[in-house]
Amino acid sequence: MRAWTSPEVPSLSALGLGGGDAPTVLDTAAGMPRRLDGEDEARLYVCGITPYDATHLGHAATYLAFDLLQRLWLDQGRSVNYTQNVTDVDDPLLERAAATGVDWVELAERETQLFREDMTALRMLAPRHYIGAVESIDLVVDLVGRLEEAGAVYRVDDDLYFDVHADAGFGAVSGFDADRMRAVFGERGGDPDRPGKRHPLDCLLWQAERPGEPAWDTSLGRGRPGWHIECAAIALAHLGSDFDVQGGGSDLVFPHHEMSASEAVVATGERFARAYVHAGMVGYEGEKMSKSKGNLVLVSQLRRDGHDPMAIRLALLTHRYRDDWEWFGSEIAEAEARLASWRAAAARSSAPAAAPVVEALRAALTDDLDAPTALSAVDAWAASDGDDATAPALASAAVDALLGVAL
Ligand code: 5CA
Ligand code: ZN
Repeated sequence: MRAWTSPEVPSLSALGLGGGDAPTVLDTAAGMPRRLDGEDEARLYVCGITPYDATHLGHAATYLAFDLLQRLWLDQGRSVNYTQNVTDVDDPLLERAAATGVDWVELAERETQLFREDMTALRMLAPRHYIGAVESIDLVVDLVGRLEEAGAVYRVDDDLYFDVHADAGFGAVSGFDADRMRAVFGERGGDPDRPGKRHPLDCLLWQAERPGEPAWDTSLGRGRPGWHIECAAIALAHLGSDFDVQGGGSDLVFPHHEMSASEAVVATGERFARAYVHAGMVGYEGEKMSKSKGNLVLVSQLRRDGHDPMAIRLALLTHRYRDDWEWFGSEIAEAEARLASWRAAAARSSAPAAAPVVEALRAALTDDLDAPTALSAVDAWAASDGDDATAPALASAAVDALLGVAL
């Protein structure tokens, strides 16, 4: 699938500002911060959208967290293989298409295109591999074949299930106990009560064709992929095993990231990802912002209302990525004021030296992506006078490179 065009990222070391240190982020599986170091190319998988409605601020906040992480790796001089999927065939998409009388392919294409435009406006780095579920059906079929060879697949009617207990480490990503797993599985697309399953938590790998739904003829029968195997197959094919970070919102910790990891471990015998990193949930009007609840604040609507995408980005950056937080609407005016003050500071003929603010930005962001502290450092620089004539351009380059905000 076509991604979008990445913004240019200024090289701070080429500007004489040196390079940053390895970032440390909270690893859900370890329950503690983990330093993401390495010399080679960093490999990042972030779960992409299910394209049945437009990008809301919760999506944008999640993708922004991983955009910051990539910018830190780039600042260290590492290259990044960033892979993201598009769940372009799944229950909620098909249900929305049926309810609105729109062809499901058209709906997915339209919303994916709007997502690309929103990501471009927000200056999000584009994935190297932007991969749809539909174009990955062969990968899924292969991976299910490897699970069959491992004896981890069984049939209920014509559907194929993954035996989660084939992975002795099942549960290691979320750390949830059995009761919580069962409750959350039911809430998030699972089918714990389906008769014929060996264990309530076993998850669907391949769903046989249902009347009126799309299906593909494969060696597994005529049907379509389950959700978790989609991300396992795409990540393994485009990143390989043991990649640096599996990312997404915290609503994906269980079952999605748990199941994908177990499927990959059983199929390959190797660790799936080194760290599991999750962004908090953005709420609105007292509830998690979600397409199914309809309480959405859309990036595209804010843009249509005339808000500068850089102000939208700054508004999101006032929150720590791992926290849950609620959007109230007043943030956008505050972000616009901050953006104007930063732009005025960047347009000065001289300012306080850039090196200290660059170091403060790096220190905050490498410390588990502490964007609020990073913003305060730039505020302080913008509010003080200095006589360094190179500082305005250098500080702007750092704000662009590390925060993705073009002044
Ligand atoms: N296609 C799957 C992942 S494979 C999916 O969850 N799609 S989604 O469109 O529902 O969500 C896309 C991304 O946004 C996911 O990483 C999800 O965790 C994140 N997300 C969804 N709602 C919110 C929210 N309210 N706040 C923060 N992040 C959210
Ligand atoms: Zn996913």
